[in-house]
Amino acid sequence: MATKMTKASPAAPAVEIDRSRDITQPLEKLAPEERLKFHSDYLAGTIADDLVDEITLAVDENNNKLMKFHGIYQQDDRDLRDERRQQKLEPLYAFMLRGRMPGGVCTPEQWLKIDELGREHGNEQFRLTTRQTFQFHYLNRNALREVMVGLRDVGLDSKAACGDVARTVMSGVHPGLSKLHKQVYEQARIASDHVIHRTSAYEEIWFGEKPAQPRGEQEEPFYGKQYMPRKFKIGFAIPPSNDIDIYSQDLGFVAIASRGRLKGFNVVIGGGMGRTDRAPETYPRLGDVIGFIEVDQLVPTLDAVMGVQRDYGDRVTRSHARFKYTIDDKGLDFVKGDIERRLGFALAPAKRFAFTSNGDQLGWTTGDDGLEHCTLFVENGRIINRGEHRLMDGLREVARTGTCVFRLTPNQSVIVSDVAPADRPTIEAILAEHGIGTAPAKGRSALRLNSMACVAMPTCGLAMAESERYLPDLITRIEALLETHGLSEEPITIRMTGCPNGCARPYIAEIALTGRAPGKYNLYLGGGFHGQRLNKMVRENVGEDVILAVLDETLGRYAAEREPDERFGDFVIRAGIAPEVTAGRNFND
Ligand code: SRM
Ligand code: SF4
Repeated sequence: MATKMTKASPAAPAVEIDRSRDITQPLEKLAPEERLKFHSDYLAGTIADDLVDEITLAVDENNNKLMKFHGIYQQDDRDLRDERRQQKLEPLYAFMLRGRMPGGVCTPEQWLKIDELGREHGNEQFRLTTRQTFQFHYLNRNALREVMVGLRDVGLDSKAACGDVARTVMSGVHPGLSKLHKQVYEQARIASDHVIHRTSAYEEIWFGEKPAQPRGEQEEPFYGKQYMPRKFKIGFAIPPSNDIDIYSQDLGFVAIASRGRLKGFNVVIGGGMGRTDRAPETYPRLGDVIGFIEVDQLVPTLDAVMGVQRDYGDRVTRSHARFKYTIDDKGLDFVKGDIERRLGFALAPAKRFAFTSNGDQLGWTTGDDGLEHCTLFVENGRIINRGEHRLMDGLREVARTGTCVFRLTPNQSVIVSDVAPADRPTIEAILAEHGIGTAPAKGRSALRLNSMACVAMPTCGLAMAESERYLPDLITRIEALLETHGLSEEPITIRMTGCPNGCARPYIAEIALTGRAPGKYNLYLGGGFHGQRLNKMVRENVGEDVILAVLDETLGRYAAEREPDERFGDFVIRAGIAPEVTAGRNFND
């Protein structure tokens, strides 16, 4: 990334970004990860050596941490962990690989390659994530290079899908919902290309390409040797859809338009979901809207905002290293002032905008340009064949027609988009043949259609409870309650995670469950329907019986006492069932 400002107001001269802070602190006082990054030869480590180690199928601890910057996590099958320990076998190591897919846009050719690699190396499946990209699980270490090469061949990579860098950039997804979609997506791509790390270690390790020159200062003009203090997340929202959950991003851009033309963005900073149980110094936080920028100010704004976090973020305590804590420690005014100092101009006042939902618009819709788009509900993002529901096969057949674009949604679903009307019958027939319904509500409650669960067991090393494998069954039980109370068609958001890290952005759902231990969850209620308000914990560390009892009572009261058009989350707050945590950031008012 460039460090020079590209636009300066006459009043405030542009300044060079001060990159000295991260390197003047004595390394030995910083978190071990800072030393690791510093000495890693720009993320190369000794990963290449580990890939051919014949004694184990694992990689060493440091390389495991560095591989995250290459989009790869070492995991082990937790279902088999105890059994293998008893048999004195090493854990069944396997790797998760996450691709980078700005705005979730995927060509049919790319989909076919992802499908092929998932079948061959990923246990005949792959996973769509809450940040509009794809993951393979169960990869053998020896297959990693082949998978990387396969992705490269179709123009994909896994750069910075994980690690202390700017992650895959999200963007409002549905092309049929807004004329702005294309314009905003172009900006999201520019942002993604701009913030990506540059290190040649990626090409060297995975493709055997020798770097043109030894890696040195020029390698990472923005990041330097220590990269960011922690992950950094960027997203673009297109009102009225808040599908990307703008208030959960470290840096968000809300598209502002006039007569169908993109004028610029409101800038939102400091969102984040993760917390740790029994550590009150960690907390989810909603982003703050700090002002408005014009389109051509986007790149300097990325540099300025990320520069503040790079230079002031906590490099000692990793659990306190996200941008949200930097903002709360330094104060929003200080951070905004420093962003403006780096920009060389003051941000304009934020413009008005209004969100109505953070869910997906399911089923077929027709865009202004006549193209058709079908959003398919993919329960918790798993692309797999299950009995009659041959989702993986069906989508492969759709891709083979070459007549659509695939768009991954922030709610782990997929849009078969940009279909010419003449091609729609073929696609509908393929989907029907594979048991893939396109009528969203068929046999499913509105609650299920607004649900998300993180991966959790058996692959996630941090999971304390089930999530993806459990939420569908729990919803079936809640559906019985909804039916009793006449609420089956009421859209209510529900999100579950297997630990408090918040990968399904649970703390802004109307109902949320975060795992504490096998079968035990914290229950939260009262988030905002369009992602504008945090929810509140109403029960701690409880099992299914308590969860269902609380929901039965609360849903019953909602059915009986709600005001016209009142959302479940809003009712929960008004009725005092969960106290309001944070003032709503609803710019509708
Ligand atoms: Fe996440 C760590 C999965 C979105 C907050 N997340 C993990 C790891 C890599 C576990 C680990 O560190 O060993 C999980 C891998 C599980 C597996 O087996 O695949 C994991 N996170 C996911 C995904 C796949 C969940 C999903 O079901 O879709 C999402 C991948 C998104 C992507 O494509 O990049 C995913 N994670 C999120 C989100 C949502 C978002 O970004 O919009 C969050 C909350 C937002 C935020 O960051 O504040 C999130 N993940 C975390 C955290 C807590 C970070 C924090 O600073 O608070 C961790 C743990 C950590 O980083 O130490 C984590
Ligand atoms: Fe794993 Fe926790 Fe993220 Fe779920 S929320 S994927 S359990 S880290």
